[in-house]
Amino acid sequence: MSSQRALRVAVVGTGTMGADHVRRLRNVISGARVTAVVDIDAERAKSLADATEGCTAYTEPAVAMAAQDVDAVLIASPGPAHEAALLEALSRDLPVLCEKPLTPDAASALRVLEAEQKLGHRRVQVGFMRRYDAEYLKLKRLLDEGKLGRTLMLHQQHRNPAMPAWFTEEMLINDSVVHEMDVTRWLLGQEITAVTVHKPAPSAQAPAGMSDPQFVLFETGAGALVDVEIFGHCGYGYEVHAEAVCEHGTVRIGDEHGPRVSADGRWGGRVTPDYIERFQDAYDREVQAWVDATRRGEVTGPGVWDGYAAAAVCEAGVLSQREGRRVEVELVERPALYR
Ligand code: ISE
Repeated sequence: MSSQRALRVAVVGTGTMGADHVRRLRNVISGARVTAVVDIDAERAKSLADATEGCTAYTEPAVAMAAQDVDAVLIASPGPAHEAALLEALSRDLPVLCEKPLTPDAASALRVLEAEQKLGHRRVQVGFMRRYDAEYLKLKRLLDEGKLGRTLMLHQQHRNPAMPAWFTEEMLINDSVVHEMDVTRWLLGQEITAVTVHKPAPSAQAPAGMSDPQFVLFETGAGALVDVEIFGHCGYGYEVHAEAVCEHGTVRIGDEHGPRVSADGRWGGRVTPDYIERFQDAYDREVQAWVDATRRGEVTGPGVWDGYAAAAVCEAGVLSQREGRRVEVELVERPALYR
C-alpha cells in the first residue's frame, strides 16, 4: 500500500459509533477518507454517503470490501455481526479496526484468532480506545516506570447516566466492564484468571429485570486484586475513575475534566454527559494511530489476542453474574503471532 495515498476506508455500521467515526475520518483524521459506508438500513447508509464526498453506500459488508476503492475496514456494527465481517476482511487480507467487543463470545473470537493466524500476520486492531486516553496513558507510564513498585490493587468506577432500552443485565459485563478488563490486562501486563460478580440492593433507577449497580472482582495471574463498580443508571452523568494501589504510592485518574470554577462561595465543575464526549480525544488518537500504522503496513494497537482474552473474561463474568459464584477464566495458550 502506498504511504503517499490516503487510506480508503469502508465503515461498516452507521449507528452512534459508526456515524461518529465517519465524521471523525472526514473532519479530524489526516491520511484517510471514507469511500464506503455499509448498513442494513439502506436509507441511513445512503444519507451518510450523500453527505461524504466520494463515498458509496452498501447494505452488504462483503460487497463493500470487494470494491476497488477500499483499502481498509472500520467495523462499528453490533457485536454479533463482527465475526462475519472480520472473517470476510481477513479472507481479503484487509486491515481492520474493529469496535469492541471483537465478538460476543470466546468461541467466535477463537475462530477469528485462527483465521488471522492462518493469514500469518496481524491485520486486526480492536477498539479498546481507553489505551489512547491521555490520563490512562499517564497512569500506564507511571506504573511502567517502576518507582511505585508492583501494583497490588486497582479500584475502578464506571458510571453511565442511563442505558438504552435494549441494554441487558449481561451487557453491564460484556459491553461496559469489558473496558476495565482490557485496561486491567494492559496496565498490569497480566491475564485475568477469575471473576466474581456481587450485586448490592439495586437502585430505584434500575430498569425492571436489571440489578444495577454491580461490583465485579478480578483476580490476576500475579495475584493482584481488581474491583470495578459498574453503574448503568447513575443518573447524573458519565464518569470513569481508576486508582492503582502500588507498593510505594497510589495513582488516581478520572477526576480532572474541564475547568474547576470557584464563584459565589462555591467551587465545582461539570460531569461529562456520555462516553462520546469523555473519550473523544482517545477516539481521535486511536483512529489516527490506526490510519498511520496501517499506511506503514503495521498493526500497533490492541489486537485479536486482546479481543479474545476480553471475550473469555466476559464469559466468566456473565456466568458469575448469573450464578453468584467465583468463575475461573479459561484461555487457550497464547499463539506465537501474539507474543
Ligand atoms: C458503551 O458501549 C461503551 O463502549 C462505553 O465506553 C461504555 O462506557 C458504556 O458503558 C458502553 O455501553
